[in-house]
Amino acid sequence: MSATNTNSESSSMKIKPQISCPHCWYEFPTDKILFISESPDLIGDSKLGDSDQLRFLPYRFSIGGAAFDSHGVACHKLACPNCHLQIPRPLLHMSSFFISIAGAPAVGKSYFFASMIWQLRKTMTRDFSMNFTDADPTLNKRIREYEMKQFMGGDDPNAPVAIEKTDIQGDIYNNTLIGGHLTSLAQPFSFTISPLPTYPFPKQVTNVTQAVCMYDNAGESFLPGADNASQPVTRHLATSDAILFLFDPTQDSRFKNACKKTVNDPQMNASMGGDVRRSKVNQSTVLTEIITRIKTQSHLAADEKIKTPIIIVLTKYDAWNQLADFPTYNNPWLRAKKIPTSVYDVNCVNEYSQILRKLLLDLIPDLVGTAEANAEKVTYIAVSATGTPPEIGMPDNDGKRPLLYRPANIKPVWVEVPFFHAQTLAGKYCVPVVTKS
Ligand SMILES: Nc1nc2c(ncn2[C@@H]2O[C@H](COP(=O)(O)OP(=O)(O)O)[C@@H](O)[C@H]2O)c(=O)[nH]1
Ligand SMILES: [Mg+2]
Ligand SMILES: [Zn+2]
Repeated sequence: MSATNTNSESSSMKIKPQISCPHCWYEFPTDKILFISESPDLIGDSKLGDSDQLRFLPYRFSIGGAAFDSHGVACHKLACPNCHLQIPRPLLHMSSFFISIAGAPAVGKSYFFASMIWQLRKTMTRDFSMNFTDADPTLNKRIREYEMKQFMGGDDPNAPVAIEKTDIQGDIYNNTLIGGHLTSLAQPFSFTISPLPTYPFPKQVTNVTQAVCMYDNAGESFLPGADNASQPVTRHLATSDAILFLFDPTQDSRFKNACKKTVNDPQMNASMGGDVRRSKVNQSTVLTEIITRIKTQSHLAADEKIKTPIIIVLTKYDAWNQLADFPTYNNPWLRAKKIPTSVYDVNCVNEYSQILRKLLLDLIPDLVGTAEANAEKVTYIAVSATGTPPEIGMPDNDGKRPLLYRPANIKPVWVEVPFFHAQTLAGKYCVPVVTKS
């Protein structure tokens, strides 16, 4: 019996014949997928080490589709035959959408990622009759912790908190043996999108149901030389459906000098003090490095353009909004007249993208040049993960004064928009879209 039979646990949905591992990108026939033993005595795996549960190719299954390990315990979790890391079950039967979040250190990737997921969970249900949820809550533990910290705090949402710096080691990277070599791989965060009973287009249910995988690397991993054979931690860039390149205007002196009104943010105003983290490398250089990696891994010639849509996400909009002359900054989705859901307004986002492009051409032309010379589809979107500047905390043991937020004050702005836009550019729609007014 092949492992394909085992997946009748999700019997109402069709299993894909071939899948791609979200950790190591190995493509394999689905019936070669491994199971993760659940017997407490079957500890120790040939690729992951002595403390992980054994991975195995099963031959005995329960009627419900669980696999029995050699101690007769029913097992439900799946793993890749190449890297042995866990694969969330929805990837087996849902169409998948991969997004890479990239950018230099301290540009706001982790805050943005947490805000985007927090808002998508709410917006998808409230405005689009869809459920956006974790594909496997244990694998998404870290993003859940970020969300809880950023939006709920501990017991007191008025107590200041900070998301810690993303480590280049640690729990967002997994170590495994590939081809006999110890290799670090980035942890994907996986979600599912599925229609609620109130969803108004029953014929579209299969098309809009999706598994989404996203990656939050440490910024250091995007610096020249940081991705290599033993640490291919940013290989997802070449296989993703869209790339969100986060650019932080508060780290660019040209942007800062253009802001004539004083801003109450230590990232814009050095005289306020505070331990402001900054990238040591120019952000356009990081974009060049990312483009080089994608072209090398996709075997593109230097003068060929990347087809994957690139969205330049300008972060910390709350700190520099005096420079962007938008008519309004309401959410770009409208309640439809004839259906009980909203529709995403692509025109509005494209129009605002042009306004930001013009601003960037004035202030940071090299960023626009690098992106547009190398990618077919480039869009510019401004977001604020927090909607408000950080405050400066009390000195820590090293005398440093951290930048903190009170969860009760956080009001994200446009953080879902890069996700919706990435989907429309990649031709995978989970929400209805209006393209003409
Ligand atoms: N003003 C402002 N600051 C932000 C925002 N998002 C993040 N920050 C600050 O930017 C710093 C770096 O954020 P982080 O998400 O850790 O950056 P990463 O290294 O790219 O993951 C933190 O000190 C935050 O206080 C935002 O939307 N507005
Ligand atoms: Mg981070
Ligand atoms: Zn794998």
